[in-house]
Amino acid sequence: MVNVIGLGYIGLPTALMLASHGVEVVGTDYNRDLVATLNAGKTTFQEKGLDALFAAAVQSGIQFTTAYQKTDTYIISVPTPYDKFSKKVDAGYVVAAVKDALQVCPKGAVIVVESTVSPGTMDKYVRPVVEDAGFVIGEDIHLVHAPERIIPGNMVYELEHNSRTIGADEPAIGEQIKAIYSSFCKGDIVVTDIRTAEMTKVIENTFRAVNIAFANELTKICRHDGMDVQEIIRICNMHPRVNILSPGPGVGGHCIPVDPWFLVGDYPSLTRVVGEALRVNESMPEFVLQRVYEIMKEIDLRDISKVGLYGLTYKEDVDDYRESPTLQLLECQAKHLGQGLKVYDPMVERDIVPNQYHDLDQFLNDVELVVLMVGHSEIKEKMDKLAGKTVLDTRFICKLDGTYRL
Ligand code: SAJ
Repeated sequence: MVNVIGLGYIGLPTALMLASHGVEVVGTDYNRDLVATLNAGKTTFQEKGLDALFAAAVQSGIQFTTAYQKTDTYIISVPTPYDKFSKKVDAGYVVAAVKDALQVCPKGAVIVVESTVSPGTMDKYVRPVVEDAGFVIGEDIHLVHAPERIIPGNMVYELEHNSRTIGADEPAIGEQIKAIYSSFCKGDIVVTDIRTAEMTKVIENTFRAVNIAFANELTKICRHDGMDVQEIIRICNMHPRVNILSPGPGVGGHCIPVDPWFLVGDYPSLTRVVGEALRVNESMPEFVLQRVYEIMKEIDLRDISKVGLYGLTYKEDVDDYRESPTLQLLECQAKHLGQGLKVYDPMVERDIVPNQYHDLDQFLNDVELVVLMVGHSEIKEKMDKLAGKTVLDTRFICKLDGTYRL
């Protein structure tokens, strides 16, 4: 039986996928409300294909509880936030989960950490916890790091089709865990050592962050000289060895703006490119705000409450707003002692910020300048509703005449 610890954005779909492919699974989370919701037959966030997967897993007998199970395999998928000042990983949740698993696990158990960690975390934080509890690593307890790679918005598909990395001290244990993931994963599964697995995961997200930063820098260059960055990138990408990502209003979520800082935090003098790239991405919400002020001047709009931000989540068609560019923009505006911008997001039901709307028509009724911060399917399908408004499109999705771009 596999005990999946942490039933959030990664742990829940992983647990469901295992269960619906014949693995006996118990999902554990310390959040009683979350466990109660799952036991009441409901999922806890919106994701394409998740509800169907949930139904299949329930049918297969998955259980949800707050208690750790006595079993031979634990998959830990708890958050790894970073400290905003030191930029280093906070391994507190991982360490707590490992300690709790050690309280109940039998000798010979394998503890798999799926959470993204900075290179060296398993050595620095996890091994000492196991040893301090009196276990001999490699005999009593086996450690594995198997970072996830799935993308919110397409998690269920990617769980099944992406390749995976499994880092283990002992190759035989790596193969044992590979067999468990192979129950559902059709991609290649590479077995390597723990440090390599830690490093590859962080580098994958760093590569994406640097590529997006390059696109964002190009936007600033093109804006400076009135050139069309989207067209320039489109043509460049026709070259067989060029693949520039899309510029945008900033980089949000819990991975791309966070993981690269682990490298910068650990190797400050060796990460000049990465550090600068992250700063370029962080400058984008303010760049958008400056564009808003410029456009307001150009169209002679003086009332900031006539400006509305479409989208609060960190990207399209997800309900996750952690570290979102819209939140960063609002924070930046507040620093300038501003307020009054209106906000609307069809994916966010709760009130998160002041002046938040929950109805598209009401929102549009009250604004003259619409800033497209997120390209949700909703607005792509209803773009005609923006006719007659001034639009600043930060996502290159609006084809209406007169649209302002980044
Ligand atoms: N973004 C751009 N331009 C782009 C692509 C993205 O501005 O061309 C922005 C998005 O709008 C968003 C942010 O970047 O604000 C991050 O979104 P994302 O879709 O690039 O990535 P995440 O954070 O949803 O998921 C990433 C993925 N990593 C890679 O593709 C290398 C996913 O595979 C990882 O599993 C995930 O991080 C994670 O958990 O680490």
